[in-house]
Amino acid sequence: RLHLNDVKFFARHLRARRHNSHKGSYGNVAVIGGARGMGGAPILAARAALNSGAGRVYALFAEEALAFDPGQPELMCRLAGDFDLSLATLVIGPGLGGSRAAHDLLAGAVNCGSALLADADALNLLAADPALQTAMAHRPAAVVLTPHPLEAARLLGSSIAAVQADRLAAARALAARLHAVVVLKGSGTVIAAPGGDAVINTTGNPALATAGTGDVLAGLCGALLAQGWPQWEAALAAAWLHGMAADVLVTEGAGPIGLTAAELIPAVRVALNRM
Ligand code: NPW
Ligand code: AMP
Ligand code: MG
Repeated sequence: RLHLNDVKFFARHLRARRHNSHKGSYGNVAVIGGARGMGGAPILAARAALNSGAGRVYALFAEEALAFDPGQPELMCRLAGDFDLSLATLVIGPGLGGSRAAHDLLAGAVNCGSALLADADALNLLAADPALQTAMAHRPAAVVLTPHPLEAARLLGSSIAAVQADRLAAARALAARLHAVVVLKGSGTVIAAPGGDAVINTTGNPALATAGTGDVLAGLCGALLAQGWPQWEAALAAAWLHGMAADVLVTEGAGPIGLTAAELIPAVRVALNRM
């Protein structure tokens, strides 16, 4: 179990912001998602990536692209088809939908050399495509998968009840099968590595049981990958910081009732800077 004082474990991966560094020193993140009606999901992930220190963040849309995000105009919003996927750490899935175009974007992401975090609909598309699972398992670059229990059940061909009955086993099975670091979300998030190592995160609370919090986790973890964190440590730190941000917000009265995913983002930034 990861306890609060394990923060020292992460400290060696936090790089000091050198005086002569610039935005190119902190990596690019491209979030790919946002089918019609779910444009908020990639925006939440992209805002989280920006506020977690990535140098440049793109929000890429499978269908119609927003011109820009008025709440976070620093984000570069584009059509996914117009972007060279080799230029950034990829966070694919938030609000991506299940269209043919979404599937083709996922295949392009799996088959490119960038570090990759797959979440939400990217996991659902992966569950339905065994050939893409094989390509994922043989990917040379880093892969982090962040399923919630239903997404994990779809990938395993099982049920939410079976996943929840042995969360450690489910996370380990997915990590081994897809050769990826797996973050099985929910109360007591399990982070598992392909070799069988697994950790249960102890931060977080039911204030997080609200739409969009998973999208924030995906953007946060993507930003750590883009800043050069190894995939295992990035996944552990992202789960820990995400939960810690929610824990702090609850002590301030912003939850457990009514916390919103967007409010989590500045608290993640504070937790990261305190780390
Ligand atoms: P139940 O209800 O218990 O049977 P889906 P989604 C289960 C986008 N979003 N423990 C639970 O099942 C996402 O990015 C867009 C146990 C729940 O009902 C995706 O692309 C937003 N069970 C898309 O929507 C904001 C758990 O899974 C079901 C569990 C669909 O994603 C919202 C939901 O799974 C959202 O992020 C747990 N801890 N957690 C936007 N603003 O644009 C989940 N379940 O059917 O895959 O739907 O997760 O909402
Ligand atoms: P998603 O279902 O993709 O939006 O992700 C939800 C996020 O909130 C994940 O990081 C979960 O681990 C977290 N979460 C949801 N419910 C709880 C809970 N009861 N306790 C702790 N974390 C939770
Ligand atoms: Mg989700």
